[in-house]
Amino acid sequence: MAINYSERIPNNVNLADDRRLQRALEAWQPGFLQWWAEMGPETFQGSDVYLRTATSTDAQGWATFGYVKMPDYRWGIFLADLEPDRKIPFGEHKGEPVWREVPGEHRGVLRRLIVTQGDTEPASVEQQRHLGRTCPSLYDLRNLFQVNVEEGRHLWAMVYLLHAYFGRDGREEADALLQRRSGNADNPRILGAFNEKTPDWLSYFMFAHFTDRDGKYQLASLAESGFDPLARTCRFMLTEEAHHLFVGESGVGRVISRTCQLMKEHNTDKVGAHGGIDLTLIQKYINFHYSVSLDLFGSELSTNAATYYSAGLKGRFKETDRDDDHQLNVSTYRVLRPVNGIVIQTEQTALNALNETLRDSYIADCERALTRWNKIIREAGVAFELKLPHRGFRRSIGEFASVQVTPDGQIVSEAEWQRQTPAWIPTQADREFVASLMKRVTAPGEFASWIAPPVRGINHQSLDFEYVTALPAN
Ligand code: BYC
Repeated sequence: MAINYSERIPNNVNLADDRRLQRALEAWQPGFLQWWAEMGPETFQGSDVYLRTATSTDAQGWATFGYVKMPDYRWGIFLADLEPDRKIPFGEHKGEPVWREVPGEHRGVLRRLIVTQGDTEPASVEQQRHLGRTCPSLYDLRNLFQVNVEEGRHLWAMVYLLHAYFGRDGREEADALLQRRSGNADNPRILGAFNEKTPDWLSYFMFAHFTDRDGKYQLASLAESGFDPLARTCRFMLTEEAHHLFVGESGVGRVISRTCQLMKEHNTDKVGAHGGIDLTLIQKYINFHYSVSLDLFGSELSTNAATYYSAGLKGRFKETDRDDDHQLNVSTYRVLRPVNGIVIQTEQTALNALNETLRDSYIADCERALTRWNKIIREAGVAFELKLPHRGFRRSIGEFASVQVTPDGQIVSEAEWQRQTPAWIPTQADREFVASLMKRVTAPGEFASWIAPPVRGINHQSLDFEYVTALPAN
């Protein structure tokens, strides 16, 4: 459905027909713009950025490209098209028509899911706001800003649902989304990973790869929801998510590629002195970001997740493609748990193991991407293999939160863990070294010493295209 850009809030939900909602959202809009000015990308608010903007929600007319100043970006409300006869695909109400309004008995739970999802979007913009200062190229700077404005729009998507369907509580939650701050001791963001720092570009690419990928899986589960407005908004968000994952995977891939090139050129695996990042250090960053992101799926065994599912609110990844009863009252699922110092395999009711089921889909996806990174290393003729650490490694949520697990899955004592940690995750010195490489490169077509250029530009533009112009002085 085409998007109406003539209104103050671009939308494809006929906002003009609902004056009350339109006024409520117009009242929220200045707070959002103020939040963007305060917490959005630092110092680049006056720059012209070559951004894509959605023009319609179907595959053909998805995006137009052009220079935009970020504060003028047309954030709005876009839902995937209505499927008139859609039925609830899972849970106790399976087969009944989807809900176009909030089912009264699930109001609180649904609001909480929407708020948790919504909270991650501004959080990531806050985490990344200072990165422009040290961008490795104009191409990367543009991609960062594209991701940032789209996260802003994803916040709009959740705020629309809160305003349109949750009355006064929803409006209060929408205001609170602009008040919490990533990493703030008094008023932090809801989920752990969104209170971590994104101190450098390697962390950023890792975040876009591992943490945005959680977003893909969570949004895909919510896209199955029996609450149809949530399903439709998540479907459209997923189309934007693909680019964010591309930025992450290709970003890490380009760092790996540059490292391998320097290794060959200088015949050493210590490339730091030549302006590169050692593969062993890249491995530590993977360990860090993967483990933080695994926590985002919640506890392995969760009655919350069982309730979301039975109530028809949050499904599994590709729920409708699965060949089972979509109710899970009798089936079981394999869950790893630490028992008496070793990790054992247990059978749990599938309904209670839904967070783990989703985490498994995510892990399989991460493994596929890891294979592609290892292919870059192999094809460069370097003998090294990156690995994903064990799912119990460095976890703060769920079954493994109370034990210390090594990257290869051994449970060890706290003392042993402390002794070995510097070999597993970035140390202060590692982070300082990576920070020392982060020098801003903004000459068109040039790239920082630690990252290879991409294979191609954005929207068929060349690599030396001016993806961002009117740059701030420093
Ligand atoms: N940190 O029963 P459990 C994205 C809490 S990313 C802190 O396992 P549940 C994006 C939990 O709230 C996708 N607390 O929880 C990426 C619960 O609290 P109560 C974001 C946590 O509900 C990059 C308690 O622990 N979307 O889009 O089954 C850039 C017991 O846990 C955490 C969503 O997450 C944690 N990590 O599962 C931009 C989807 N984990 O009840 C964007 C919506 C758990 O004891 N959210 N807790 O007070 C959900 O589906 C669920 O809330 C969760 C948690 C899967 C996150």
